[in-house]
Amino acid sequence: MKSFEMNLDGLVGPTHNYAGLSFGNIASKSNMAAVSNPREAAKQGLKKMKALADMGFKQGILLPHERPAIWPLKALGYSGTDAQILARVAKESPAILSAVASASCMWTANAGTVSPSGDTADRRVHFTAANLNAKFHRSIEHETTTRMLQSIFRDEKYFAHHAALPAIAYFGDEGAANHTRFCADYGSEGVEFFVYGQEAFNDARPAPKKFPARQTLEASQAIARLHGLADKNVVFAQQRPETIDAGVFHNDVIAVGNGNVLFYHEEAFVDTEQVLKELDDKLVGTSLIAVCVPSAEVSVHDAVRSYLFNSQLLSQPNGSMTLIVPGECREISAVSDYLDRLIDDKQNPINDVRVFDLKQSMNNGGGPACLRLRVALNETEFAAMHQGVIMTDSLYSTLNAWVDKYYRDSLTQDDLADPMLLIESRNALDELTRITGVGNIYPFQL
Ligand code: SUG
Repeated sequence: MKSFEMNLDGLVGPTHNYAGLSFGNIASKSNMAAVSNPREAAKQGLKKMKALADMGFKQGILLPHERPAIWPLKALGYSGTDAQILARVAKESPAILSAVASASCMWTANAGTVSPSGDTADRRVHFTAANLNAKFHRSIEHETTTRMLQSIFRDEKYFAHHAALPAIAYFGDEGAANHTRFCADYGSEGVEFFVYGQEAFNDARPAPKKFPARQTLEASQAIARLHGLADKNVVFAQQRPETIDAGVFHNDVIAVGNGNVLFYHEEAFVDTEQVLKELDDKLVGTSLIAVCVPSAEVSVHDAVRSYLFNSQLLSQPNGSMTLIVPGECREISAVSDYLDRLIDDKQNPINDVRVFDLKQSMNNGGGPACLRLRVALNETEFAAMHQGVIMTDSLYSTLNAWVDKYYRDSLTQDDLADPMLLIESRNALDELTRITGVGNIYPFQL
């Protein structure tokens, strides 16, 4: 049976803003309080989705979440009408308002971890929404994410869903941003590669000193157990703590993999040789092609500035691969020159680079790979999923018109308290659930 990888991109929500919420994420902090353009952000994302769909890749969307989120404010003791709550939190604690207004669910690489049916004990596709416990603004995403994934992948014959892990830093889980799958073919048995920042229950192990490690080994192990993955199909590796301290807050900022290719920076992992050997040993039906980018050619600093590794590596039907990179990669000469050498080098299958302008998302530390959740499916599973979220010419034009109708072209931190923004956003999302047919998934609809 045919199988493929589908990308579900997060459609950027109407409250996209720059609040500087993510300590350890350099772009987020350095663009704090800049004026955002939600309409442009949504359209930049849609253009990438449409381009990939036009290139023949399976492409879908995940919907933005309800923001500003009023329910966490109620849980924190705010009461009254929605407008009264917004006014009071804006006055007393603007940082909390920014957090509950963040459109961070656009980065669906953090929505959850997905294990394809080729790897799991019960041969179903397993999903666990990430608890995103390291940041308050992201920790409020998983309930809506779970409802959305359950609605899109509803048939229990093919799909299994797990609740997010316990909401505590010991089990901090950032989803697919720290998870890569290698395989000979998307439908066959693969190796799931979990990269963690820290061991939560072992102080003796190395850990970053400056910035937080968001993913723990214990969380990754729990996901592997929940998904029914056998030891022979799993590799755990630690991110270099010094690299986290240099601004690499997720593994997908320093490595990307697809098929049998791992494209990674020399300073990405602890014990790199051992990690590569284990991946190669466990891969069935193929051997690992490890493409290492040396520090002498691209520094970690330039990798973080350009988001070279936050790219999408996509398999073409003839076995070659295309790399989808953000525009910043062509603005930094060391990175741009490296890319030219990479596609000329016949030792690896990457022979095509496509560049996308994703500046609105990039300014918050989110590149092409952050914006998508990969789901490997066979034809039967694809037919069983909800089709209303699949990108088509008609969905593309409907969504562009929907963005034009509801989105603002400028948003400041002060605007987040505007009760009209909440009303506009809910109206937009209500219509979007009807456009896509996903049903009632938002707190205001339940
Ligand atoms: O969690 N930025 C996100 C970026 C996530 C990128 N995702 C991956 N690498 N997969 C984060 O740090 C910034 C929001 C703000 O500052 O307004 C933010 O949440």
